[in-house]
Amino acid sequence: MKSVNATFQLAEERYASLGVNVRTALEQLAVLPISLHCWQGDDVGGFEHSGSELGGGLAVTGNYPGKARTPAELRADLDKALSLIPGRHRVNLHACYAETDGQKVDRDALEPAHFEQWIAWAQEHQLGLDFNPTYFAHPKAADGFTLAHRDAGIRKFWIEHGLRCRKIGAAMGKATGSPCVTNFWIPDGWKDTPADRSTPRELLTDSLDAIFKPTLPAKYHLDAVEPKLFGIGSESYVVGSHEFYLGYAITRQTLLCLDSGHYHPTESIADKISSVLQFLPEILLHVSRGVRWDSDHVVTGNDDLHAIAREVVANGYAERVHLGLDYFDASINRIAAWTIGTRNFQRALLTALLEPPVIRLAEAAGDTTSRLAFQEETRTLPLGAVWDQYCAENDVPVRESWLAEVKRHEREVLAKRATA
Ligand code: RNT
Ligand code: ZN
Repeated sequence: MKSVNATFQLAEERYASLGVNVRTALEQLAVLPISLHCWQGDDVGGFEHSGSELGGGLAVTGNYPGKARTPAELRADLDKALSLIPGRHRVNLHACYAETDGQKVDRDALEPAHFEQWIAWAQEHQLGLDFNPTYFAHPKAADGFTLAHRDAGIRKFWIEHGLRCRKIGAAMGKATGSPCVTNFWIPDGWKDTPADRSTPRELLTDSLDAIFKPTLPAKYHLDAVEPKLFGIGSESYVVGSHEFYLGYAITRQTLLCLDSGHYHPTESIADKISSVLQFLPEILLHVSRGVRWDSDHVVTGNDDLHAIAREVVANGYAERVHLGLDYFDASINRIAAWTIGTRNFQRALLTALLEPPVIRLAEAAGDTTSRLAFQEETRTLPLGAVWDQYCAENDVPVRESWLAEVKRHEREVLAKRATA
């Protein structure tokens, strides 16, 4: 597209006038993979068809037609989304997306073989894989407790699930040649004020220690733990709170997963990144968007997102921060949901990569007037022209033209999926 290129050249000059090399920024963006969460494609359904409710405080609202019903459909939908997103990325799977060939395989019996087709698909498309044990949508999680359950038998079941998921993650990392981050999130908590806040946390510590006991090679596999402030049905107490997992991750040197929908509405994870990275080698981000009670709206290009991306880039943390998305919206086209959120995150990263050095220099010189002036003036720099050029060079639809492709695909493919 000629107009894209002409506008890009003008933008390049404008950035250069502020000491920013646009080409360098684009090269850096190209090596920032984002882990696309498979569960946006089927409303966190998975393929066990066990009849268990989602539970765990996870709620997906909406009934937009055309959701993926099979692993093949989910992979095809991910292929579609990835074809609309520039760059090479990763896919984040959950244990409940196992393919068991019609056999009932419980969570404590899962093996790498049940993810063979996902792995083959990832290899074929040169995608990295990340993984999550599934501690919800299961009869043994129905009362809201798993690894912190008072019943030793239930804990044992879920410990075995965790052990197996780490092995599966390591197999994914080995096969794809890129370390798989296996992220542990559990729903355990109370709706009402607990009488004992400590026992469940002691139990959780022991369960996690049993799960993380076997060492796995870091070149294939990394462990992460994900805190949460509250959930639906666990409003008064969450066993795996922020402080719990911060302490756990630091003492056990696992990754900490910061989910941007898991804190107080005005509390941003952006400010936590440089704090926790003083004490942890690496972290994982679940970039999401909280709205009132829900923590999982499609990521939009808001200030919070920009602040998160900026912290990663401005501090030179790209190597230490694993970038992932986590939201689920069943009220709009699900492929569009992936595309919108991922493209937004990339644009926020690009904005950060294109930040003029004068802002930091002003601060270092004690000139806070200039810092604020440049922070505000640079908001209207021609980011769009650079982004359009990046899309064009990566052979993905430029500007809003991806939407027409999603609509065409919806008519030709999604509309033909019978609604279950
Ligand atoms: C839940 C956590 C968790 C889940 C996914 C499905 O509050 O954010 O990451 O969203 O594992
Ligand atoms: Zn999350």
